[in-house]
Amino acid sequence: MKKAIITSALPYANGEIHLGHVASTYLPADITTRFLKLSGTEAYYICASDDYGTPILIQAEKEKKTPEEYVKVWNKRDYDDFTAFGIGFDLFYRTSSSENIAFVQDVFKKLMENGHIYEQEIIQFYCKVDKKFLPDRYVIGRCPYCKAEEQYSDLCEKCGRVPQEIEEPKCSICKSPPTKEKTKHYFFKLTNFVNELNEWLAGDSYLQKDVKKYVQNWIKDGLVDWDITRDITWGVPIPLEAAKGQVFYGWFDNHLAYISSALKFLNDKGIDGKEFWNSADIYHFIGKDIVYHHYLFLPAMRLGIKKEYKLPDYIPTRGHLMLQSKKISKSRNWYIGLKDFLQIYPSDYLRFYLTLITPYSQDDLNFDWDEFAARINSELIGNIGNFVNRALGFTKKSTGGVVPSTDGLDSADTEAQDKIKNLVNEMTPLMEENNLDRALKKILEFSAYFNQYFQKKEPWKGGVGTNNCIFISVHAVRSIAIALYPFLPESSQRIWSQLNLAGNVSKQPWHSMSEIAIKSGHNLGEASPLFKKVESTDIQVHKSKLGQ
Ligand code: B3M
Ligand code: ZN
Repeated sequence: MKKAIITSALPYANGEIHLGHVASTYLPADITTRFLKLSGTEAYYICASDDYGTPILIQAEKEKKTPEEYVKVWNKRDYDDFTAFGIGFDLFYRTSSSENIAFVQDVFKKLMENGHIYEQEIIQFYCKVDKKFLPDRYVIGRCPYCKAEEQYSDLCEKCGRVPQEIEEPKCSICKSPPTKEKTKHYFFKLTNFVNELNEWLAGDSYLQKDVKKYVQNWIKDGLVDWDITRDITWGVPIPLEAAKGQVFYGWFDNHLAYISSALKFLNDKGIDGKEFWNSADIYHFIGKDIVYHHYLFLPAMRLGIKKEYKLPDYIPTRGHLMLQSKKISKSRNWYIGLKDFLQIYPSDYLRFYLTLITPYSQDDLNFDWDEFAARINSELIGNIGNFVNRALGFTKKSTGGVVPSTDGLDSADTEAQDKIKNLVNEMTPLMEENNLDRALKKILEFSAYFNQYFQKKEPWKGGVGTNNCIFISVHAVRSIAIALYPFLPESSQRIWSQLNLAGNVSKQPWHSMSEIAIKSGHNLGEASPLFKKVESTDIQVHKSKLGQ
């Protein structure tokens, strides 16, 4: 049996999940997992909250909570929001788990034994008032490049650059100017891996070509070793006597939680986790802003422990979601929270629209309220919903819901039946190649074809061939239910129930979408409309909430 482990970028445990998060990572990863599971792969979708880092510590301090209490709240909230969106994690764990802490410390020791870690004294900002070192977001000041004020020392949000040294630094807690003190830090020798990384990138793989190319260019421009130490209290402790009070940088430990969480899940199931990992296809779904971390740090660290855990086979990388053509920004309140959205529209509406607008590339995408309404109304409802309801509703009316038998198929019937038999062959390569938007469009084409078929056959006239039309149309509905399952799990189960077929749609083999499997004499369930139209008056309200 084929095996797969699927992960998506770990959300920081410090704020609500919004539409920008789900379009490029969680949704495509979920669709792929559901597809693999139907296809008979033993596939598990593993994720976790990313609990460490200075922003989280600072926020917890502001809210007068311990960081443990603080991240616990967000871990649960994120999980609940994802679940409401139909994201089916097999495990949603946390980077602050005891398993991850032990795993990270073990990896560090191995990297050290293998000669990939060194110590170096560095100068760091220090606040004499607060009596602490001030890494990253603990210092604010003016960006040396674009002169924007009030920027964090680790990233200028205005120009996107990482300042060498911020101008007029101030402690972000008490606002007094910091001093500079010496501290000893551990560095990861990323430069040890130039050759191996280049070989990995040049080798045969499923990595996206364009992404590989610019990672190769970064390597050409020269890599720098990586400071993996932070002088703060919240993080995985560095397991050395000499490093008392120091923790690892969040990007040293967070991606290791892909492995430690998978091991926890598998071992709890009684499966040998390491064996499984190394014989599975490994997928890490990410957004394009964290390519550096996933194409360089992550593989280098796995190489540094001699591939005890194999490198990823797929790192599906997609672009950012814009909202009404403008960059999403939480601080400027330009975003839509996932929870808020799902209080207005069903999760499958969002899954449908986001999948259609998200190509397998790094191009940015755009959430537009008017387009959302138009595509839900014309494509989901006008095409798929209409066909399903028409075919099942007509059968109910004309035969009381009993699937008739066929006799003497004409050429239109055979062509339609061939469409059903071919659907899986058209869908599978697109799903395997991660072209999920194109795969969903195939289902729309299929449904549009059957709308026309039904229209042309005019079964309401009760002429010759009516039974053939009903029989074939009911089968097309069945095919749609299975093909649609990875994308719209909830709606596809409702179609399945209206067909009154046994079991759960999530348990049907993927290839069975192309089978003519319903026996004549089978009784359909209740037929009722699947979806409700999106009203343009409501869209106006949503837009005005954004100030438009
Ligand atoms: N927590 C979120 C981000 O930068 C970050 C991802 C970690 S993945 C190992 O998008
Ligand atoms: Zn700047």
